[in-house]
Amino acid sequence: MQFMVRNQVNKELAKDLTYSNGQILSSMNSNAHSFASGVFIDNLTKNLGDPALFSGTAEVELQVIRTLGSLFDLPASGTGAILTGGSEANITALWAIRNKRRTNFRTNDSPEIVVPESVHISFDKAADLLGLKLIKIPTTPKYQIDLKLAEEAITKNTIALIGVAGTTAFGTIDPLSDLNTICLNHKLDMHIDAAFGGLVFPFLAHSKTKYSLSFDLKAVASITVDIHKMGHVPIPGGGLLWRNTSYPKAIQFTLPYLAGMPKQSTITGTRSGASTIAFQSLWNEIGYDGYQEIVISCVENTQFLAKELEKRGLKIPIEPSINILGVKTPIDFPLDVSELHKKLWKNGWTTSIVNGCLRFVLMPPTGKSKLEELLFLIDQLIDQ
Ligand code: 0PR
Repeated sequence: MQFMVRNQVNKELAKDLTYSNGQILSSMNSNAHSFASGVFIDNLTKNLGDPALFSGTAEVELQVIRTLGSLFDLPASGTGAILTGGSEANITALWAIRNKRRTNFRTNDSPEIVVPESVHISFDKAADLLGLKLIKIPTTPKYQIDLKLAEEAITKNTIALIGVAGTTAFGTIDPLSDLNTICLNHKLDMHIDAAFGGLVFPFLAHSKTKYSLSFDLKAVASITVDIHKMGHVPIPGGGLLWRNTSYPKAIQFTLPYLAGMPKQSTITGTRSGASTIAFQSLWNEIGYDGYQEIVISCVENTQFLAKELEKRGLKIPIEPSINILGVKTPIDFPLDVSELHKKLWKNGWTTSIVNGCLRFVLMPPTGKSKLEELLFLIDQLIDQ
C-alpha cells in the first residue's frame, strides 16, 4: 500500500522540470551548491523558532547576519533574521517601519510607501496585509525610479521610500544614494529590496562606491537579501538586515510558554534553520572569493548571451548590469516575443515575459556551452 502511494507521488513528480540540465532560465532559484545541499540535509530538524532547544542554530543565524552584514556595512548595533524568502522579508521590513512610526502618525489616513513601479509583487501583498497605501512611481528609460516624481509624491502620510537593487524584470539598481538624500530631507525610512542583487552587486568590482548598496546611507532602515537566490542554498531562505534593534522591537512578541520565553520578530513561529546553517557553512567553505567567482561567471554568461542575441537582430532595451537579461524582437523579426517564448518552452527551455521583453535569468548550471546550444536552437527557430 505504502509502495503504491509513493509510486503515485513519483508519477506526479515526473512532471517537474529540473534545474540540472541548465535550461531553466525563468527562475531566480536554482540547484543549490552541492556542499550547501549536503549541509541542509544534515540539519532538517533545526528550528530557529525555539532558541532554547537550538541555541547553536540561533548562534549560526547571528553569524549569517554578520556575514551578510559585512557586505553592506551593517553597523555593530545592527541585527536581522533569516526568513522564508524575499516576500516575507519585504513584508516584515514594512511591518516594522509601520509599527515604529505608528506612535507619531497622527492622521486617520493610511500610511504611504513610495515605491518604484519596478518593485516586486511582495510590496503589493505587504500593503494589503498592513493597510498601507503604495504610491508607485514611474521608472526612467534606464528602468530606475524617477527621482523627481518620487520626491513630488511624498505627502504628510509618507513613512518610507523603497529602492530596489536588482529588479525582478531587468536586474537594474535604483539610484540609492539620491533616494537616501530624499529620505533624509523628508525624515523617511528607506528600505532596499536586494533580494536578488544583494548577493551580486557586492561582488562586482568597485560596486560599493558605484552603487552605494550600504547602511552607510543613513536613511536605510533595512535591506532584504535572500540566501536561496544568489546565496546558492536550498529554499527556503530569505534574509532581512535591520540597522538597529528598534525595528524588530516594533514587531516583537514574547512566547511565555517556551523555555527562556523567547522573543520573536518574525511572521512565522517554527522556522527552519537548515538553509541558514547551509549558507554559513558554504560561506566558510568558499568565502567571498568563491561567491565572487560564481557571480562573475553568471554575469559574463549574461553578457555573452546579450551580444549573441544582438548579433541575431534582437534588441536589448536595458544594458544588463547583472545576470538578468531582457530582450525585445524588432517588428521585422521572424518571431515576436510571445512566439519565441512559446517555442523555447516547447523545446524545453524556460524563459519569462516581463514588460514586453523575453527575460533570461542566468544561474550557475547554465554555462557557456549550454548557451551555445540555446543559440543554435534560436537560429533554427528563426530559420523555420
Ligand atoms: N524581491 C525581488 C526583487 C524579487 O525578484 C523577488 C522574487 C522577491 C523579492 C520575492 O522573493 P521570494 O520569491 O523569495 O519571496 N522574484 C522571483 C520572480 O518573481 C521569484 C521567483 C523565483 C519566481 C523562482 C519563479 C521562480 O521559479 O521572478
